[in-house]
Amino acid sequence: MKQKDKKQHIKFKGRLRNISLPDLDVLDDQREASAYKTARISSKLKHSQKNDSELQVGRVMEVMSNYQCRVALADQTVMASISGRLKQFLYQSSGLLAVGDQVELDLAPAPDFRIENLIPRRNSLIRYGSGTFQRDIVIAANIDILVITTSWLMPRFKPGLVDRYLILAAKHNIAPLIVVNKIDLCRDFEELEESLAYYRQIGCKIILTSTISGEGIDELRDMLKDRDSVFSGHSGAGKSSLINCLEPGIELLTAEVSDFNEKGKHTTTQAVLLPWSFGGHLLDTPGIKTISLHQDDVKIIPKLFPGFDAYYPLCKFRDCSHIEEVGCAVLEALEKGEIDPERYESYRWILQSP
Ligand SMILES: Nc1nc2c(ncn2[C@@H]2O[C@H](COP(=O)(O)OP(=O)(O)OP(=O)(O)O)[C@@H](O)[C@H]2O)c(=O)[nH]1
Ligand SMILES: [Mg+2]
Ligand SMILES: [Zn+2]
Repeated sequence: MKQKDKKQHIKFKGRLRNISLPDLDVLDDQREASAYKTARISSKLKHSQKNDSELQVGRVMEVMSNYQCRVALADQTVMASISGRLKQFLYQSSGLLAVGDQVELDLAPAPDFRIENLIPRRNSLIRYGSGTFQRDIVIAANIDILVITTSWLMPRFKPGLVDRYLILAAKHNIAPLIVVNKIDLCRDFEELEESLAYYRQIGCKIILTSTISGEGIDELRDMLKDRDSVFSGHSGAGKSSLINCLEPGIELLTAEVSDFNEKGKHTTTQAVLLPWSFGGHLLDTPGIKTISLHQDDVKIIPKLFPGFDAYYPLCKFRDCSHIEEVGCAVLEALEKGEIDPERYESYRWILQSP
């Protein structure tokens, strides 16, 4: 991989040097032409040309090292390897397959099942590489719900953190669900409702839960039923407790999963989809903790901050940062009292240090 990387890099440089000061329009054309070429190669690569294959759609439940995946088909779960051609395509585009990917599996060479095609992702959870040359990693794809787990007390409810998670959900195109846990510790429901008013006003789905009294657990289960969700949130808020409440013995499922992978003793699992007994899956990943906002997100935060979608299209400037621009609809709404000043403060804070 590294060698290949180097080669491509050098080639690209060479091509750049050959350009003899064209005017800007010419550069545009060239860029388009080469983009078109890449797209053509990719689409050729993307589809298997073999005609003795027997393709069936499946879902990647777990990705092992050495290009092995556990794939759920309609009636069975199998281990499959990624075809060489797809590997090449993935290397050019998205990196690797991710948990949750919809793929086309060739059943003909059974029991050596091969993944031939990747069906375009509806969304993906991405962890950014930290160094300049480090690649971004897709942790999971096609996830329906980001459960933003908070607790009312211990640790105290932090709206600023909710704002961050709501931006992340919007950025990754995953529906957010706010869970306020440890509701059994709440003595002042007026204060609680005040803290939640902004999120209710902008239409966020909120569930109040307690793993001790059982409040809200059935409602939460109904929301997660038949969908794929991932729990995020502050350490100690109660993610593990909630998951155990929803599905007693889910750890047992985790154990079964690792037994299943007897083949790979040195496999490192980044993420796994665990089936709920009531339908749908739980995405279990340590990686969720490292998904955060990125310095580059400064450009999109003005559009993704919760509740701003009703205003920013009315700002005079398309790239308005809602800080001091004239004709800013967000600032106007703030003045009119339509946007909670505390949320606006939170916005400025997040914009400063995403
Ligand atoms: N009072 C109260 N305590 C709870 C509730 N849910 C969980 N706890 C307690 O909160 C603590 C943390 O819960 P965990 O489920 O481990 O939290 P977590 O979000 O999984 O934490 P990390 O794994 O560190 O991210 C535990 O001591 C739980 O017993 C609840 O509804 N009410
Ligand atoms: Mg936990
Ligand atoms: Zn603005």
